[in-house]
Parts: sequence; C-alpha cells; structure tokens
Amino acid sequence: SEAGPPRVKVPCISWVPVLGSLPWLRGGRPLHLIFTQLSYSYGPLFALYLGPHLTVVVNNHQHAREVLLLRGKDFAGRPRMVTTDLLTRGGKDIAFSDYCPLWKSHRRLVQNSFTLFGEGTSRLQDMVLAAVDSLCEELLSMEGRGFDPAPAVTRAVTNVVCMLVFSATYRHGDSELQEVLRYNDGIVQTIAGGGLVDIYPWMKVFPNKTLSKLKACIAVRDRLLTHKLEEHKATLTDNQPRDLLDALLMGQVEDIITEDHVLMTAAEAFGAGVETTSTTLLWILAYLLHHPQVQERVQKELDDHVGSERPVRVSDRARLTYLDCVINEGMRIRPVSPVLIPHTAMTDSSIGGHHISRGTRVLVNMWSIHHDSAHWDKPDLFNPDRFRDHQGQRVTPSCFLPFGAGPRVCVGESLARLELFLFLSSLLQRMSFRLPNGASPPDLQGRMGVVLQPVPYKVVVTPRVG
Ligand code: HEM
Ligand code: PLO
Repeated sequence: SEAGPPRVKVPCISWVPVLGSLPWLRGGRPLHLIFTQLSYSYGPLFALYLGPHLTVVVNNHQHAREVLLLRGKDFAGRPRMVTTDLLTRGGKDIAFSDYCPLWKSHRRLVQNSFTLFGEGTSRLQDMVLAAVDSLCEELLSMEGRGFDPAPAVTRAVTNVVCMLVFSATYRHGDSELQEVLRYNDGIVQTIAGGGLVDIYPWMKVFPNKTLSKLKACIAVRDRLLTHKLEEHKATLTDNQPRDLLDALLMGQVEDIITEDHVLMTAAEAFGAGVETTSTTLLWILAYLLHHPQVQERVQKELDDHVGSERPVRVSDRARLTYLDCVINEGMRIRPVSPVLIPHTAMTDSSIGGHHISRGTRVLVNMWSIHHDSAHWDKPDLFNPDRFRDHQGQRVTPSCFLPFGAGPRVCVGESLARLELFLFLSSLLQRMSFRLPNGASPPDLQGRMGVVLQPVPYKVVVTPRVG
C-alpha cells in the first residue's frame, strides 16, 4: 500500500542565485545534449535551476509517459516566457497558453477545424500536390548545378500553409509571399537562440536589438493577418468553411474565443506548419545524401507500387511502408523539437516516485529518449528498418514520441504526416538527390534555433526517367 505522497526529492544540480545552475552547464552546446550528458552522471531524472526557475529534466521514456500521459493533466501547464508572450499576446494561442478551460475549448476548436480540412477531404491533398508540383519544377530547373534546397522547400511548405489557413495561392516571387517568408524568418531568428527554453528571463529589462527586431516582425505579421481576417469576415457565408480562418470564425460561437485568439491561432498554425515540416524534410534529405542505398530502396518501392505515370496519392500510403519508416527514422534521429515545449506542474504531483511541487518546470528530453541505447540498437545509426518487423509490418516503439503525447500532443500531427509523405514520395518519384562532385556529406550535428535544424548543405538533382 502507498504511504501517502512521495517524499523523495529529485537530485538537484548545484546552483547560485540569479544564474541558477548555468555555471555548471558547459555552455555553447545545445541544451538537449547538455541534459543527455548530465543524465549519465545524475541519472535519468534530475533537477536544476535555469535562471530562477526550478526545472526538472526527464530523460527516460517511462518517466516521459508519466508526465505526458499517465499524469498528463498534472503537467499540462506552460510557463510564461518573454518572447512567446510577445508572440502570442500573452498566451492567446494554443502552444504557449497555460492550461485553463478557455485553452481547452480553443484547442478543441482548432482540432475540429484541422479535421475538417485534413483527413476528411481531398482538398488538402490537392493543395499539397499543387505545391509539390511547382517545387519539383523548381528543383529540376537546377539540373546539374549544386544548390541549397532549403529556400525552395520552405517556400513550398509555406505555400501549403497559406492555402490551408487563408486560401491564398501564390505564384513564384509574389511580393506578399516574400513578406510572409521574411517576417517568419525574422521571428525564427529572434524568438529563441537555443530552443524555446527561456533561460534568461531578465532579458526583457534591457532594451535590445533582438527584442526590437522580434517586435517589428510581429507587427508585420499582425498587419498581414488582420487584413486577411477582415477580408474573411466580410465574405463569410453559412456554407462550407473555405479555410482554417473561416472555420475558426464560424466556430467562435461563444465569445470567450476572441478575435485575438483567432488571429494568434492562424499565426501559430502558420509558424508551426512551416518550421517543423520544412526542417524535417531537410533532415531526411540530408540523411538520404549520407545513405544513397536508402534513397534507392524508397524509389524501388515507389516504382513497384505507384510507377511513374501518375502522382502519388494519400491512398498509396498504406503500401509504401519503407518510406514511412524513413520518415519515422528521420524524426527519431533528429527530432525538430528535442526538448518539446516546456511543461509546468499544475499541482503537486510525482515522477518516478519523486515528489514534484506545483509550478515546477518540466522538460522532456526527447533527444535522450530517442537515443537511449537500452531501447534502440545503435541509436546513432540511421536505420529505417527499425520501424519494421521481419514480415515488413510497421512497428511503433513506445519510446518514439516526436510529436509528444497526451493533452499537449501536437495538434498538427496528421497534417504534418500527410505533408511529409506527399512531399517525399513525389520528390523521390520524380528525381534523385546526390552530393555535388567533391562535396563532403552534410553535417549532421545541426544547430539549435527555435527548432533543431541542419546546417545548410548543397544537393544536385537529377530527373528520374520513368
Ligand atoms: C506542439 C512536434 C508539425 C502545431 C508540438 C510539440 C511537438 C511538436 C514536439 C510539443 C508537445 C509538448 O509540448 O508536449 C511537431 C513535429 C511536426 C509538427 C515533429 C512536424 C514534423 C505541426 C504542424 C502544426 C503544429 C504542421 C500545425 C499546423 C502544433 C501546436 C502545438 C504543437 C499548435 C501546441 C500544442 C499544445 O501546446 O497544446 N508539436 N509538430 N505542429 N504543434 Fe506540432
Ligand atoms: C516559428 C516561427 C513563427 O513565426 C512563430 C511560431 C509559432 C509556433 C511555434 C513555431 C514558431 C516554432 C515551432 C513550434 C511552434 C509551436 C509548436 C512547434 C514551437 C515559433 C514545436 C516544434 O513544438
């Protein structure tokens, strides 16, 4: 029988006032790597002070399951952070809003709106396929030359999100699209240098360049989105919603969800939709350059099940199991969000029998869970086959959680998976990627911005003759 609440405390790394444990963290390296290193000496569950904030770091998957699923509600809070408060008007979005009844209905509304466009209709597929077509055209026009695929990929993914959120279709070089790309880039550069963990909350008291650039980019974003919102309000009918913005406006039945919330949701779907998906695609391409035989196997699978006469469709997904494994392996080995978004304890609770008091920040280090050698054979090796069994059936290990889990699980997971599938299958059906002559393969360390991204690299594209 249990003898009351657990009293055992989580082992804590040394700390000093103001700086917290910072002097004990070998600076310069990304936090997920520092945490993984610390877990070797302190054990998989340890605490530290990030600035003034008591933070517990979870490095093993049983503990992660307690935090995200078993006691998901206890840990469903979000801390306030200086930059994300600016970004979301004090948490009027989904990702950075604290847990409360309003957030719950807001999140449900967004989820329903996604379902409306995502799984339910073929419209999303058509949108993605249109964007993929022009991406392929653009990439193939570079034939023979080495180039960085990032700008074209980002533009294509941005186009999909623009269609999804406010029905805009842009032609190459459109000035509004350029504006979107520019402000988004500015936010990405300024919002978080080393992940979304606010180690320096005192930053806000000093006027600084980064913060003013962030504010300027947010102002551009808000002007553009407010314009879209007004247009949508003026042309809204009782018919089918045309896009996410319509769906949000129509779902605004009770006025607890304000226009600010609608605006912040659109902005977030945007940011989340672009950064994560394009970065994941670029990681997978980088790994394919390192492992040409994996690319060949995907192409063989495409030839066997789809051929070259017609575009790949969502309905092909069930048969293209190897491609699915490649996507999963990419998200395992390089999770774009290696410590998820910080969680906070809403009440006194526990992890692994250790006491956690209310208000404690909790970081789930998905990086160390995805590289845990107790659960993965040679975790540093890119090996898509680990997601299939001997009969070629898909397997999903329980220590694989690139989208998180529980009450805070990513709301865009099925949209993201659909995009990753359609983009990669269409690209590899029509072209092959290789290194430019004499170039060394891409650096796989990556660098930590708002997401973990690959260092820019170059590819050469050759058309596949069908
Ligand atoms: C949250 C991963 C794509 C919207 C998250 C979280 C992760 C994640 C790890 C945090 C979970 C947590 O804090 O416990 C990914 C990955 C993606 C992806 C790997 C693509 C490969 C998308 C897309 C959208 C989206 C396409 C929307 C269009 C969101 C939102 C949240 C979120 C709104 C916040 C949920 C909440 O706090 O309640 N995602 N995501 N994501 N994601 Fe994604
Ligand atoms: C990316 C830059 C955009 O301009 C604003 C934005 C909104 C939502 C954020 C996203 C940024 C980065 C990736 C995030 C996403 C919410 C969920 C997603 C943090 C900051 C992940 C990977 O967790």
